[in-house]
Amino acid sequence: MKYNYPHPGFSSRLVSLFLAVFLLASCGTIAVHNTRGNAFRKTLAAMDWGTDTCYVYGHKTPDADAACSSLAYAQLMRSLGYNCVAKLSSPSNNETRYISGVFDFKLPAVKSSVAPGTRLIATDHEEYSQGVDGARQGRILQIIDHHMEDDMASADVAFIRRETVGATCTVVWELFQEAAVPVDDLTARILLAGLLSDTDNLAKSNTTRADSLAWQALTAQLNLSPERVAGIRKGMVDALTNYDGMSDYEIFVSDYKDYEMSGTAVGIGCVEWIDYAHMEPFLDRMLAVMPEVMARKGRERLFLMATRYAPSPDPASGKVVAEGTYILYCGEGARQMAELAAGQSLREGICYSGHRLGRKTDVVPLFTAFLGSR
Ligand SMILES: [Mn+2]
Repeated sequence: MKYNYPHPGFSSRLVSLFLAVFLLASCGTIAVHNTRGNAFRKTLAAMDWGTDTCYVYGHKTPDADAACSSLAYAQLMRSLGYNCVAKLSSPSNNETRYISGVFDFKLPAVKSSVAPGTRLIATDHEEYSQGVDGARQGRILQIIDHHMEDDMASADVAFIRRETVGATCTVVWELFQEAAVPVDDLTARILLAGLLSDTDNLAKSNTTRADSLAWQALTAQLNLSPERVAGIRKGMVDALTNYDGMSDYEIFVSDYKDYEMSGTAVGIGCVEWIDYAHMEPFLDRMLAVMPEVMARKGRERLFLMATRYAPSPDPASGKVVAEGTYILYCGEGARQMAELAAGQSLREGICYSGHRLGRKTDVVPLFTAFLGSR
């Protein structure tokens, strides 16, 4: 498990190590867990909170993990006496709205920009290009994330917790334990919502033991059987893949992220399309809307990862299973990158991998390394 101290770097790690050894040696009876929890509380107490409200934001075009991790973390900060409020930088998606209804919690209000100097906590992202408008002129106090280190994570950020687990909500759940703040039932539902979404109910390859532990604790607290959780998750997937009434542009950007990779403006959207019988016409529609997305988002290279589903091998189950991932591409040089991730193009603009690819786990690390090595 990774634990990032306020100022990452070799020398500061050495200092931390000496500090830890000193603390352990001087108070040998204190359990490591408590030492860490106390360190967390002390770090918070030493932070320059100012007098105005500190806003907690997930990434733009928020999914359930982004919205729920910001909500729950703002709650943790308030429990500890800090004036924090969660906000959304853009409206939530269908899945998030659905689960907020089922689990009966109120989503944060949309506040699409912040004034210079605003104190911010970033959850589920650490790239300015995915942050709320104005974040660059704000002051990032904390980052709670499960992605790769990025440009928000400067030495000025007083607390960074980055763990390569399936959901940021898992990291937030752990921080409640470390701070010894009980998770109330409402917060438990909020955390479970983000966890179910980002790990696909522990089915995605990004799922770790930490996610399973959080899942067990939260479902036990809420008295939810595995069958009930599976039913709730199915409702979430149905909501996620229900594009009724949405334009092709809205579908394309419903789970979309901007990246600055070594100076190249890259955009990557993800879509799930369970109407597998009509996959080709859907891909054509998405290809057709890509120039518009590129122009409106100001991207040089644009990609869409479209998960392909097929009927389950057990037809009686009535289920569909993820088979693989198409990568649609647009922009000069985009073809080479898509083919690197998914193999030779099927036709102009489309590659297909027989494996289900993850944006965070597979494609972003590959693209970042590729553009960084030119
Ligand atoms: Mn996430």
